[in-house]
Amino acid sequence: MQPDEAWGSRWHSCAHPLSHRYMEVACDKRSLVILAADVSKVDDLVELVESVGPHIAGLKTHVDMTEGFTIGEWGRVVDAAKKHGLLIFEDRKFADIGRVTETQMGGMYDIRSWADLVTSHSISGPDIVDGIAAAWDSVQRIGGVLLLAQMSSRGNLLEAGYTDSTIEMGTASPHVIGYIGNGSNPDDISSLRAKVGEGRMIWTPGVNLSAEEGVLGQRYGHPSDAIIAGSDAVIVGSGIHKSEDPAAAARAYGDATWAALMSR
Ligand code: 5BU
Repeated sequence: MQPDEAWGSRWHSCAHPLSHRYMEVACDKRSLVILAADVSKVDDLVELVESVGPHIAGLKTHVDMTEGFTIGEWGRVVDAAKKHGLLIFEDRKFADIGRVTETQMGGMYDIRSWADLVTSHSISGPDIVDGIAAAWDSVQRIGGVLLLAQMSSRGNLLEAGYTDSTIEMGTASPHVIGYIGNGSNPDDISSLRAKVGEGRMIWTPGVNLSAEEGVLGQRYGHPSDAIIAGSDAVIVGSGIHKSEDPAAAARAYGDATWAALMSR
């Protein structure tokens, strides 16, 4: 299916090139799933990407949980993701001033050289986004920022006023591809979508096909409900990597999200 048919006004209204790339990959894979690959060994990460790659649209990493990290070894993860046509999304949740954040995009992990997307808090103000963009600029790459407008964890402090200010900040920046919303609650997603409009993506963690509650305050909702409510991508970790058959699980999440997009 052509992306404009599948995505409707979202395809026409989202300006960032990486939002179009994501929507195209999702159509190729018939899956709106971003794998939260929360494993700490490069070998396990590569094996996971190789097994679920055909059923997902993006790979979300926490590079700083990697044991014995070297940039050379990390290249194997990047190569595996590229082989499967995945967007690479480092969930770094930057929160510092712009100048420091620009430096943190380099350093030992050199996120700017391999990540297509990163997450950022909005707490420190709009210059953080410019710092991230300047880092990509310095290596002649284009990337996109997802701002945390909501979170999925119990008791988080991102209340409605904070969400509104975050959207104001994102709307003003061409580097902000979209927002993280609370995938565990369809009402939260609908209200976020009403505020965001059509011009930005909403990606949602806190999604699981069976679990109602996660470890340490994580909350979960159903992937189909999240997409119907206005999410454009579900971020799934344990539901896939803790499953006995990660490939089958990834396919089930992919099928559920694609069917939900088609009905939306
Ligand atoms: P889970 O195993 O599906 O619960 O993993 C969820 C992932 O999404 C994990 O990597 C978190 O860092 C990430 N996450 C989240 O769970 N909730 C949030 O609000 C944000 C990120 Br922002």
